[in-house]
This record gives sequence, C-alpha cells and structure tokens, in this order.
Amino acid sequence: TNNRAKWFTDARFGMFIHWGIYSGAEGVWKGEQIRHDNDYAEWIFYRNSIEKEEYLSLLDRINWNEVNPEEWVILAKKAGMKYITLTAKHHDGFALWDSKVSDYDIADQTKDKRDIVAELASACRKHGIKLGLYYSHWVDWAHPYGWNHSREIYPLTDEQYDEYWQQKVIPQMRELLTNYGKIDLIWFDMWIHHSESIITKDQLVQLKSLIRELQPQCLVNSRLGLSIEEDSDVDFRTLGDNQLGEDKLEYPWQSPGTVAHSWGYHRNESQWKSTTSLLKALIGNVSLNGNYMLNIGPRANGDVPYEISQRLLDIGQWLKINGEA
Ligand code: JFZ
Repeated sequence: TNNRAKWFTDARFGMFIHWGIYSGAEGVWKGEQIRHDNDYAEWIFYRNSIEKEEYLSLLDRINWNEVNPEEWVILAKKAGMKYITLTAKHHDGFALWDSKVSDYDIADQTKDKRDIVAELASACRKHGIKLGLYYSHWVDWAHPYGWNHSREIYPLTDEQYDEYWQQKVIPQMRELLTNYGKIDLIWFDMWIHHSESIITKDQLVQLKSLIRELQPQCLVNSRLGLSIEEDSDVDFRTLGDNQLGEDKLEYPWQSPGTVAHSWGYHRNESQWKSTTSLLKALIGNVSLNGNYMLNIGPRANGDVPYEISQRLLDIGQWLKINGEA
C-alpha cells in the first residue's frame, strides 16, 4: 500500500454512476428489449446493433433543463458516500465531456455545449466529495478500430488497434487529466488479463504512465488489465461485479454493486435488493478492510429512481446513527 490510496481506504463507501445516451433507451430499442440473456441496459448499442448515428437520436429524450449533476453529489453525501465514479466514457464510446478528439461527445451534440464531467467535478469540489472517472479503454463500439465482440468474426490488426489507442484513448485521457482539476481515481474496465486480448501490455503501461505523469496522486484500479499482483503500481483491486469480499487482502480493494441488475437505467427492473442486504454488503466489506461502490443509474433527465434514492437515504440514516461519525 502507498500513501496515494489512504483517502480511498478511509472512504469505504462510494457512488458509481452509469449515465449516458443509453439511459434514454431504458433497456428498450424500437419496442424490443435487449437482445441477450445479460440484459444490461447500458449494452443496448451493441446488443441491438444500433447504428452509431441513429444511437445519437436517443439524446432527444434528455431534458437538459433537468439534468443537474450536483443532485447526484448531494444524494451521495446524504448516503454517507465519500467518492463518486462517473462513466465519462462507457463502451458506447460517447464522451460525457467536451472532447476535441472526436465529435462523438456531449458538448458537440447538445445545444448548450454541456460538459457533464466539468459540472460533476465542480459539484464534487463544492461538497467535498472525491471524483473518479470511469473510462472504457479496451472496448469502444464507436471507433472503427475499437474492440467489440464481433471482432472475433472480423479481427482487427494490431496496427489498427494501436491507431484507436493513440488517436482516441491516449488523447482523451490527456483531456480528462488536464482540463478538470484534480481527478482522484480512474476506473478502467477490462475483465480479462491483457494476455488474452488484443491490447498489449505496452499500451496499458503507456496509459498508466500518462496518469502518473499528469496526476501523480490519481488512483488506478486493477481492471486496467494489469493484475495487482504482477503490477503493484496499480492502486486498488476491483472485484467482479456484485462480488463481495471474502478475505482480507494485502492491498486496497473494492466491490462494485448494483441495487437491482443493470448499471444503466432499465425501465423493467424488478429485482431490488433490500436496504438490509445492501447494508450487509457494505458492512461485510468494511469488516475486511474493503470498499463498496454502489451504483445509481439515473434516468435520462438525471433523476435517480425512487427505489435507489430511498435505499441510499436509509443507508445514510443508519450510518449516521451507527457509523463512526
Ligand atoms: C462491466 C461493463 O461491461 C458493465 O456495463 C458495467 O459498466 C460494469 C460495472 O462493468 O461489466 C463487467 C465487468 C466485469 C465483470 C462483470 C461485468 N466481472 O469481472 O465479473
């Protein structure tokens, strides 16, 4: 463990936010549900083979007068959470900030040139919440050479993949680490080891070095694709989705969890975990020196579903009465 991660292990409880174009689809495209057993709502672009340009039409479902990232921060505070991780770019490749790298970003696609990363960053600073950004580095469905699952049928060359890497990933990460003040953590998402993928170790090391160069205090999670065991310079380990801790570990770690099933908002969600089971997950992890990062999937207008906000407020109440403070 290094000093960088001290705030993280002290924090224990965080908020994950999956919000993006997919939030407007709510898990349904042209009357059809997600075409897959695993119906994560944020996968609709890929699962239902939506065209890149047509996907943007979902932006019309966002009422921009109502979208206010500060409300997410206020909810996190009330829940007793100490940090937030927002999907700055999920697998759909769409950037929630003003990216100059491509026009597949929120500022270029909205009238008032909104920049959700900037808005969230200033709200976090105002309320004393640490800021994390999720960046899908491995998977990108919008870039012609970004990885997606059909690449098993139409494989990319290493040169093409590196073109995606050098022309999109590296410059976008540079933007995020340069234009938004202090970033407390970057949350990458690659659930296999790099040796099983088109990504090379050199590319991952390049990315990690960029972070260390531009923001030496910024934490990096193990889903970068280098394992924490082989590369102790990764700051904390992310367990599998909804996988809780079972043992104390040598290094800082975290479980990402959902209140229901999907990460992005899905209108037909039915299996809600009880407040008690969420609290047990948090307490169990904390008892093993781990963290719990609980997801909210706001609606297109930014509203947090009642089923989620209610549970978060209940957890915050419990922590206030029974927690350390
Ligand atoms: C990934 C994403 O595909 C998903 O949309 C969401 O963002 C989630 C937090 O991360 O999905 C995963 C990643 C890792 C595992 C399972 C699903 N895993 O390690 O078990």
